[in-house]
Amino acid sequence: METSLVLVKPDGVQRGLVGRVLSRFEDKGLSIAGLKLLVAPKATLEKHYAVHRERPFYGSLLQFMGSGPVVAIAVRGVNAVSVVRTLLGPTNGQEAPGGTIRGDFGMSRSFNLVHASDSTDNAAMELGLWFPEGTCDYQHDVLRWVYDDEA
Ligand code: 3AN
Repeated sequence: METSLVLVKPDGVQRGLVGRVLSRFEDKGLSIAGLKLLVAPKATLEKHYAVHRERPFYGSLLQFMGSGPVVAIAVRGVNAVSVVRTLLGPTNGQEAPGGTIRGDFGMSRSFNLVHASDSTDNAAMELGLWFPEGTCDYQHDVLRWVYDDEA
């Protein structure tokens, strides 16, 4: 099992897409292991996007991400990091294929509705940042109908 950190960005919250984004993960057979709505502190965003510090869009990215509430979601499942990235689609909504979250709901590269961890190492770092209290471990009974014995 892996756990990925997903953010519904301020554009996704304002556009009323939180429920539909959550449904994509639940419909797939992934488990929600953490969920909260918050206006992200600047320090959290600086740590979260440290890898983009030198990029020209860094300032506007931080400004946008702090401009309203985001929803942080811990999403758990077998190979969850890559499965969740596939569900999101490529960065730019204009290029993202139909059937993906960005492809179905977005037309922008910067207002691209959702973030998801891109590696298990980054997932661990991001989960520590957004869920310092830890995520929720529970028996998700439906999983025996989601995975066969081979996973
Ligand atoms: P992804 O979220 O698809 O992994 P990254 O990690 O390359 O994309 O970029 C992080 C975020 O920075 C993106 N989700 C997007 O909001 C923003 N971003 C990426 N590239 C650009 C760009 N060229 N101009 C403006 N914003 C960008």
